[in-house]
Parts: sequence; C-alpha cells; structure tokens
Amino acid sequence: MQRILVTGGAGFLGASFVRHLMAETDAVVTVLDALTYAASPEALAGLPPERVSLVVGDVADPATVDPLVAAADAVVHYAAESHNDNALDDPRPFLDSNVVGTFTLLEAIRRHDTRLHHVSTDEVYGDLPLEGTERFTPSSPYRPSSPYSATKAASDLLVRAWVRSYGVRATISNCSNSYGPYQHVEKLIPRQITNVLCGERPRVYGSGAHVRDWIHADDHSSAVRAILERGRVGETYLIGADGERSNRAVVEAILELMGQPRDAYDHVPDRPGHDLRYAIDATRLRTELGWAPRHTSFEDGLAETIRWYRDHEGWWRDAKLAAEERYARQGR
Ligand code: NAD
Ligand code: TDX
Repeated sequence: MQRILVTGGAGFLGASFVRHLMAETDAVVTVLDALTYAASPEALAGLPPERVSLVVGDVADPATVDPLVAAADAVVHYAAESHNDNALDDPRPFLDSNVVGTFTLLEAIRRHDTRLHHVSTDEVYGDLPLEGTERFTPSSPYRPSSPYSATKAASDLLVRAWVRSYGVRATISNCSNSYGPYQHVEKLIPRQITNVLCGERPRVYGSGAHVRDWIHADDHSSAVRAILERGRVGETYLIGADGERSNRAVVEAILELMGQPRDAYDHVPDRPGHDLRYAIDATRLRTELGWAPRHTSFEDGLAETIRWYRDHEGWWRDAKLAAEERYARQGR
C-alpha cells in the first residue's frame, strides 16, 4: 500500500487523479491544496475518508510541505496557477505557486529522498506552425511564450536540475489540453458549454484557427499513474491522445451537440501572444509503458462533458459569474 501526496489534488486534474487512484489502486492519499478560486473540493466528495485526507496549505511553504513529504512514499505535483488569461493580467501568483512552490517541494523531496512525479504542460515547448504535421517530442526545445508557460518551463527545469545535481528520483510529464467534469468554467470547453446553457453565445479568440490537442482528464490520470509506477527516473514523458482540433471546430461541435446552429458564436479580441498550435507525439508513453487512452472519440467525451455541466449547474454557477466578470474586464 502506497502513501501518495497529491499537491493541487482539489483542482480539476489533481482530483481526477485522486479519484483514479481510489478506483484502481489501494493507495492512501493526502491532498495538499491551497483551495484557491480554482479549487473544487466537491470533486473529492464521497471518496473513502480512511483513504483520502485534505490538508489546506501552500506548496510554497516549507513548514507545511516538509512533514507531508516525509510521510509519503511518493509525491505527484499538480499544484499550480493554471490559466493563461489570468497570468497575462497578474503573473505574480504564477511565480509564487509554480516556481517557488516547485522549488520548495524539490527541497523537501531532496531531504527525504521521496519519489516525485511532476505534472507539466506541452506549452513549455512554445507553439508549432498552424500548417504542418510536426509534433512535440521529449527532445523538443523549451520555448515558452506566455507568462504561465514560462513559469511551468521554469518548474520543469528545476526538476531536471535536481535530478542531475542531487539525484532526486523524479519523472516529468508534459500533457496537452485536458477536458472533462469539474474543469473550471474559465477554460475554453466549460466556458462555451456554460455560455450556451446560460443563453449566451460562445466566444472565440481571434480567428479561432488555433489548434489544441485534446485529451480526456481520465486518460491524463491513467498516463500519470503509468509513469509514476513504471516510468524511468529522470525521464520526460509526453501525454497526448491524438486529439488535434481547431478552437472553431471545438466550439462548432459543442453548438451542434447542444442543438444550436454551428455558426452561433462570436469572435472576440485575440489573447495577446496566443500560441498557434500544440500537438503531442506520445510514442514513448505508448511503446515504453504500454499506455493507451480509453476515450478515443472526442465527440463522445464532449457529449458526456456537456451532460455533466447540464446536471451540475449548482457547482459552476458562482464561479461562472466571477470568471465572466474577469473576462469582461479583459474584453474577451
Ligand atoms: P486547476 O487550476 O484546476 O487546479 C490547480 C489546483 O492547485 C487548485 O486546486 C489550486 O487550489 C491548487 N493550488 C494552486 N496554487 C497552489 C499553492 N500555492 N499551493 C497549493 N495548492 C495550490 O488546474 P488543473 O487544470 O487541474 O492543472 C493541474 C496541473 O496540471 C497544473 O500543474 C497544470 O500546469 C497541469 N496541466 C494542466 C493541463 C490542462 O489542460 N488543464 C494540461 C497539462 C498540464
Ligand atoms: O473563451 C475562450 N475562447 C477561446 O477561443 C477561451 C477561454 C479560450 N479560447 C482559446 C484559447 C486557446 O487557444 O481556446 C484555447 C484553449 O484555451 P484555454 O482553455 O484557456 O487553454 P490553454 O490556454 O490552451 O491552456 C490549457 O492547456 C494547457 C490549460 O489551461 C493549461 O493549464 C494547460 O497547461
């Protein structure tokens, strides 16, 4: 039986991973989460209390982090500020949580020689040309273009340096855009679904030709577990499920699945510095670790996600109001 510390375990993906561990393993989990605006402790409701406990605290606070790392067999690090539009407005919390937070965790990992898996993003590699078939690989150069992705790149480089200089036992994953239940309504897919549910038109940044490589949160979680259990220490694994779609195509699919005309959306001013295209080559994960996604149809995953938001208005209503106030200030 493993004792696993999951930082950011009350967020969209951290909680998905905790639910995955509960269903698929006999691990005992401690969640460390600061419960920022993005957290959703409801996503942990109903899990067995003898196997999941929540510690409310900051991953950048050594006094909080050290005893939790000392008591764990492994740490999976999700905690981060995660939204690009917020980072453009106010980058400071991204430096504190993503960079200083990862540094603080690494120092505790080093003291206690605990296994670490660091959860990161494909955005550290910058973007790819819109036209073309090139994809990110584990040896793609780091070329972050936004304040958020720069802090995630910094956190990855810290992990790599702690592996090389101090021999910490860490792996890194860089995953593409994830979707599914409990994703904060500030993100593309839940924002547009809840817009339609509220009688508002979806809002596409710029031309909407920008491409993201979508993966269901459940598949992101199963990949992280495969890497934690069978990944080679010191290695980077890219996680993706061949789900490239333009933002326009995603919004049109949402509209169609929700019984609206496919063109019933608006173009709004573009995000400054907006990355054009992300695409993942997950060969290492598939061949070395034998991982494969379970959600192979994006349209089915989207339909299921739409049903979830339709059935959980009480969960998203207040967050939606706050997110839309932020967007109104940004003109998006
Ligand atoms: P999220 O914003 O939904 O959740 C982040 C969680 O971290 C929240 O519960 C928040 O309270 C917590 N947190 C933030 N700062 C903290 C701090 N200083 N101390 C403790 N807890 C803190 O984000 P998410 O979408 O679940 O992303 C989780 C991780 O996965 C992030 O590291 C992100 O970079 C990475 N990632 C996300 C995606 C995606 O598409 N969502 C894709 C690839 C990688
Ligand atoms: O209203 C919108 N309209 C729109 O066109 C919103 C919210 C977004 N967009 C565009 C911007 C992006 O091209 O949709 C795309 C996806 O946007 P986000 O959901 O904000 O995600 P992105 O910026 O691509 O980053 C996501 O994937 C990588 C996560 O938020 C990150 O945490 C993760 O690292």
